[in-house]
Amino acid sequence: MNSPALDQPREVDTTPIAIPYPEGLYNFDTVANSISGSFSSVSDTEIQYFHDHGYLVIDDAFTHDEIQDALDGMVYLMDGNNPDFRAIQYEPKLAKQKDEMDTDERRDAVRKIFSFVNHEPRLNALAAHAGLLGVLQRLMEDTPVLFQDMALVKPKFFGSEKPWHQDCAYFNLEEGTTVVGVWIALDEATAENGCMHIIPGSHNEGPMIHFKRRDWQICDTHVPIARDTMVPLQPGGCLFWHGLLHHGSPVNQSPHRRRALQFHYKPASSGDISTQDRMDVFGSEGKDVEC
Ligand SMILES: O=C(O)CCC(=O)C(=O)O
Repeated sequence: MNSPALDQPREVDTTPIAIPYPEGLYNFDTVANSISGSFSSVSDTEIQYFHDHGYLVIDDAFTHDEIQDALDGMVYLMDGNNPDFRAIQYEPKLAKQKDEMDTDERRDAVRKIFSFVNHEPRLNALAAHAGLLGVLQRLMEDTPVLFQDMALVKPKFFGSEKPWHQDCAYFNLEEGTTVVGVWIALDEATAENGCMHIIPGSHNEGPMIHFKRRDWQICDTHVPIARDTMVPLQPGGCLFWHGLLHHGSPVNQSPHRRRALQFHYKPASSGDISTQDRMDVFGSEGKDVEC
């Protein structure tokens, strides 16, 4: 028999992730403004706030039951219960060990799941929530169309960073398109476990050159760190942000997992561009810019 003896302890590496970015790249002093009262409390003042600042936070957008259903749906997919769904990525540091893990450990090793809305109605229910779509319609003054669904999960101790970036640098959409990202906390998202960080107002400053470094990202030295604003959220809290807003999230070295859903919507009337057109705007080629 080739399997290890049952009485031998399994060796799972539990050394926390090393911080791969310069000290001080994320600032933990300022917290984003928010409103409560769910989607129905969004007045024209908040719509204007989004246009001015590039973000809007609703503390209690979704109910406890809606979040619990979404978590059940996410775990169902992570556990491989839907054979048609395979879009699961593990934390690089944990991926090699995943076959030796028990179910709970394996769930806690997931970094990302994506393209799930057509595989799990409990997750689609949030993406298609009438209150959410109503706010998006007002933000875009057009019919919102979901074009990307993913969940960036930051496992406890090992959750990796998402470096500072603009989402539009990833999407082949016409310049000037009002892309809106929606980030929904399923667990409490805190300073310690890698909540979102944003630079309010940066969507008004145009496209930034991105570089392939730790990811497709804004150069660390080009980030206006003094304006960094954290977005801690309770489960059910929701952040809307503009596709040109600078944002990112630091590592999670804490003992608490950070699971969240992220949806991207575009206006129904928006047009596509080629990858070359996008790189002409967001790439560094020929621009004499260094990182
Ligand atoms: O969930 C996170 O930590 C960051 C996600 C994000 O910024 C993105 O994927 O655009």
